[in-house]
Amino acid sequence: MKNFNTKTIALVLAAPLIILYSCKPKNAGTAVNSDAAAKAYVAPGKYDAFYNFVSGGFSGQMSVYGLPSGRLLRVIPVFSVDPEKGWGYSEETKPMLNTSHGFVPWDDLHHTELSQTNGEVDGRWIFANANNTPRVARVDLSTFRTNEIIELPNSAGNHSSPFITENTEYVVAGTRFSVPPDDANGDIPINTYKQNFKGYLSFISVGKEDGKMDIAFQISCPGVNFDLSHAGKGKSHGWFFFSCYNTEQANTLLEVNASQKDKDFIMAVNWKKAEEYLKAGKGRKQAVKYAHNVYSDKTHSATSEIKTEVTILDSKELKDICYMIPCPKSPHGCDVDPTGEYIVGSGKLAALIPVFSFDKIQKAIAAKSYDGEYDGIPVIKYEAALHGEVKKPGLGPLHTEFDGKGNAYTTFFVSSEVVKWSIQDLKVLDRVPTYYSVGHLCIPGGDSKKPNAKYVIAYNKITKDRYLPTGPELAQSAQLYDISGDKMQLILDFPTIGEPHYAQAVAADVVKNRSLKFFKIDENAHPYASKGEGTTKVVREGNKVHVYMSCIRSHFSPDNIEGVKVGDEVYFHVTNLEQDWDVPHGFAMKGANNAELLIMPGETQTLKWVAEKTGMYPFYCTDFCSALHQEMQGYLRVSPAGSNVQLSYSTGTNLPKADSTAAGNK
Ligand code: K7E
Ligand code: CUA
Repeated sequence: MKNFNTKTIALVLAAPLIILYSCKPKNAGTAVNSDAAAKAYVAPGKYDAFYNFVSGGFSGQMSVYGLPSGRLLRVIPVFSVDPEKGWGYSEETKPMLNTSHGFVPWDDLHHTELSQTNGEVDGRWIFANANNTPRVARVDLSTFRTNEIIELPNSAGNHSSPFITENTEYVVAGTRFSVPPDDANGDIPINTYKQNFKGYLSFISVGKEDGKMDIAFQISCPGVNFDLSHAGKGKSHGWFFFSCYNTEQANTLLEVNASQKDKDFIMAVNWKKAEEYLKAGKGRKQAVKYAHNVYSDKTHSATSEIKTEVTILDSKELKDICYMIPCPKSPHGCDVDPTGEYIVGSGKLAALIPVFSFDKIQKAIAAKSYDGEYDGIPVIKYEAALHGEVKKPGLGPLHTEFDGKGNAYTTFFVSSEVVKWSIQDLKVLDRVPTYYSVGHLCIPGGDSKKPNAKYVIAYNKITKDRYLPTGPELAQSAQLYDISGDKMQLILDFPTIGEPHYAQAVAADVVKNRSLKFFKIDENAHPYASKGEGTTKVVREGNKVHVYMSCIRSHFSPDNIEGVKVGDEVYFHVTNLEQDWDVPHGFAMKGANNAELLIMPGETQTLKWVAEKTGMYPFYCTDFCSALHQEMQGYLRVSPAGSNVQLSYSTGTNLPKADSTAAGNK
């Protein structure tokens, strides 16, 4: 029990909390089959069969792995700045991280969700949630770049997000922390929680063709903690299911105070009904402030707009939108099977898994089989909604995915295992240990109508004794299991970046042929683009100096610049003229207070640099682009503020061209 310190022992003695602490499986390290290596092996030069999009937790990013090899293919910057790619440092990408609180350079990304058409993963976009400053992002899978981020008003801790409906009509976001509404005075005693705090669910519409997001409406709900969610599908299309905990409405020591009740709830939301009410004008407009940031692949720039209004539907007034279903005990995962009939709740403190039936929920609503109301919302009788319970499945169920063959796979944080069970008869069929403390799991397409059940991947919180020591913090980890047979079989461990929560995977064929090879230079609509070396120039506007620069293997144009003075703000607008796959150029400047630029072929990106001292400042390409990459460099001369050195620039000649805007050169 070396994981336990005296404080945890004290808590363990304090009884029911004991199961909060995870155990290391007894047979650690002995569960690998002899053919595991062959099953995870992808020969050099061969493609993986699946993409795996893994949330980066407190790294704020999403990482992409190939499966079954576990090879890291890319880290996509989403909510955190990334100096490697200039994300959040270049002038073009800074607006993507704008919020109503200003520039927020970090977040905590928990869930990824691929877009779907007819309930099947379509490979167009992947969504991600920001758990701290509530936001939802859309990543375009032709560029593997974050193209849109929308902030959520009336929210805090956007956890039950960004789950989607079966045609990506909506991506949802439920608030984890209930808070006073944005238009109310938040300067109130915290212990007025029960009177003043509310939970909001946001329904963000997604443009059918362009994916553009817009908050269609929010539903105001009782002040509980919304945790996870999944859309209905097939027969339950039109409904959404949200797990909620802290139905005690505690505002302090939730560890104890939000674990009082035997059952919390899964909230069933009839969003089609909500749409009707919205159309009938039952919504109330509320003044709010939230940022909506969009990146254009034509101007290669982001714009950030602050929006000022949202439409609210009140769950108390509009009686038939929301229903509570009792769910034992602090539910976390809320997962819907491929048929749309079964909804699986996972109570973190429960020793069973309740499975609810959509048909029974509908019957219960029709028959008004209620156990009173919770804060104005009807509570359906537990038994009336229940399909059945999986008995003694393990300790601490968290999340469930499906194989499309009638089986469910649930993770157990406390007993560190993945358990396979049959949805129809609720029998446990198989269990395998994970190393250790598994959170989410993923089967390719495992929350869609058509899972591709070759693998299940477990995403673990603790890896003690599993990898080489790396100081006080050890690698976060994923584990790959082959599930093509009756028994799950561990075939690979691979470390992940940040803390992995949810992840999704999809057959490589669905995504790889959409992948863009380069941006067409002819279509570059960036206002400071240089579409050929002949158009490069340096222009002074007051104390701002705009350098219209191009790059191509292996030089910058211009590469000698003089006449910049102390106090000038220099904007290097660098256009990559390459029209070939995988030839980015980098741009780095001595003394720059931000990061490099990494410019894709056909794209323009801008580095802002302030001349603070006189002297000579080299710049160079950071991305090894040719045998003469090391020659790809240049100089910028900075003169004193009052100097009469003329602004001039050149490439390959010592006959400088003067700034076209300078006196005497017009
Ligand atoms: Cu279970 Cu934030 Cu989805 Cu982590 S959450 S594990
Ligand atoms: Cu361009 Cu190295």
